[in-house]
Amino acid sequence: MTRGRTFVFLMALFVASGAFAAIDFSAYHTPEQVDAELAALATANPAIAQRVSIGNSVEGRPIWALKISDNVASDEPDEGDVIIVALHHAREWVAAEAGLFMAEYLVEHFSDPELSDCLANLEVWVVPVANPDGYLHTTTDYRYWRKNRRDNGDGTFGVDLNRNYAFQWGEGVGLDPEGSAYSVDDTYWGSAAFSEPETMALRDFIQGLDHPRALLSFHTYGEIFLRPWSYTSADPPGESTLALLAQNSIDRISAVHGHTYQETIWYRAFGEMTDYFWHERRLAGFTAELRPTGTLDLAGFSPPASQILPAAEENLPAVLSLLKDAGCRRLWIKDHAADSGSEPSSVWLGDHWSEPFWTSPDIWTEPEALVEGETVTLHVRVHNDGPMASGASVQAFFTDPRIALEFPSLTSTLIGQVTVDLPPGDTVVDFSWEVPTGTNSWGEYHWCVGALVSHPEDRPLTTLIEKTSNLGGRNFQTVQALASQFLAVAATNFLGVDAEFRVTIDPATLPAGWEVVVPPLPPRTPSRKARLLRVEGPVLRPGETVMQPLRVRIAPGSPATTGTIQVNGVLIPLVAGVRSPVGNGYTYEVRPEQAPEPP
Ligand code: 0X9
Ligand code: ZN
Repeated sequence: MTRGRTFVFLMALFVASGAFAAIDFSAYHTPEQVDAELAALATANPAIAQRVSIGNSVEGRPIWALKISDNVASDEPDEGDVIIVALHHAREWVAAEAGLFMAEYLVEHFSDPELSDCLANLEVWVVPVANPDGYLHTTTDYRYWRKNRRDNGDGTFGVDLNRNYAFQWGEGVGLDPEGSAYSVDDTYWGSAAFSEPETMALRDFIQGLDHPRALLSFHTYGEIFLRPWSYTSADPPGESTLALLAQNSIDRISAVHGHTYQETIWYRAFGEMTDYFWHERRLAGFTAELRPTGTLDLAGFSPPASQILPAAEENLPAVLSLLKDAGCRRLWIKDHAADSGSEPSSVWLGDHWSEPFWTSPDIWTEPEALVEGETVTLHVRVHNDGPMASGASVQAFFTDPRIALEFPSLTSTLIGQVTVDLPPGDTVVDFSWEVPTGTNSWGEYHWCVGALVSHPEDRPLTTLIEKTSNLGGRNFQTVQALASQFLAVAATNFLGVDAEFRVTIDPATLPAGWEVVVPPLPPRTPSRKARLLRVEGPVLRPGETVMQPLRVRIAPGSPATTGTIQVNGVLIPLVAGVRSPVGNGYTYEVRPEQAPEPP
């Protein structure tokens, strides 16, 4: 008892003395001071903070990141990554200060109970100065320098790093401020996309992370919180998800000092950072234009130093909320039978996905048979691992899986949306779904349903099923309202291993007097593995396709002249141990063209 108390007391003393090295934000830091503070944070907190260089600037200066994580010295491939980057633009000093502020806050508050759970699942990377050469230039030569310090070879210097990314690079009319073709301009886009070592370093660094979940880029000024797209005012894929996240940040920022950040800026930007990462990998990225408000006046880049703390402080809750969404799963929908809510639930292994993330058992219909144009009940089961989640939103969409397997997407259709209280455990939410008529873009009767759960304490950060636990997806086979009695089930082995093909028909789905005949396929010589595993059905090599004909026999005098038949065609991979099937059911509506033959 006494020993325990002494121990706790000593721990408290240790934490307090070991970690307390408050950075002074009453004045702007010089570039050297920012670097030194970052190094000091790492030195004072070696277990959770490490300073790493992600590359060098065009003049050879290191671009520093502070990595904040448990077991900071080792790469933990299961953990998600959140990136906070500042000072793409040299003169935007408040942005670098805010970056440093966030780095210090996360290090000092790493063990706060409300933070530690989420941080334990994350690696947070803070890059307070993406443009070290430009930053130095603003302290030695010209306070309002914006670009990096590339020698353009024509007497001009500098490329706008936030116009140098490879999505929509060099598009538009090519004039300042959208992105300029003229090297003298402040928004010169550079000689090529990623021509600059600074943008290349950020690209390679972020693309090299295990699981980037969120990106925040600090700029000044204007008090604006921007989301993709920057290059157009048209909606990006996943607009509602991005808007939800941005609005949440704006609300949280506003709650601190009453400064309500705007959602849009007055011009477009081509080749911009957050556009690139949303386009490239649906990494949610936001641009926060910090204090003060206003536009056009250069003085806005150097507000009095007394503005640093309030500017940083008011953005802190937005950062913490983003970390929570990135690191703390609470509400989730399965992506496949074995999914336990981890993110990602499936990874691309070069030629196939590790798990079939389009087979959520949490999404199903009643009846199971999906005849085009008919209305069915769509069930969505949501798991809540946390306390009661009141006012959660559950949405269901369908989409053409050959166009995009993401929700929402530009081509997804909302089936319905409900607001529900989700107690701990499982809740099933019902929607009414009119099964789409006709085929998808590949001519198949094949559609994907996506279900999305969202709550103020747990939001999706992306639109990809496998990358967020808030989303589940399930592919469905639909059927033409008029179909033949000569049926066939085709299957292709998209797995990386041999797989057994099995067709089953649920007799319960057959009308009285109906029978489905499954003629045996031509015999094949079973492989040694197939014999060992006692496989009965035909075995498909990876990439191989099989066509199984079926015949519907209707007994004379059967009362039903039309009926719906549920046929399951599954692939069972030839692996040792418990083998679980992959694939989905086919549903046929059968309307015999001729009357049943007389006896
Ligand atoms: O122009 C930029 O790069 C950013 N503004 S700043 O004043 N800091 O230079 C804005 C980037 C995002 N831009 C748009 N959505 N237009
Ligand atoms: Zn900027």
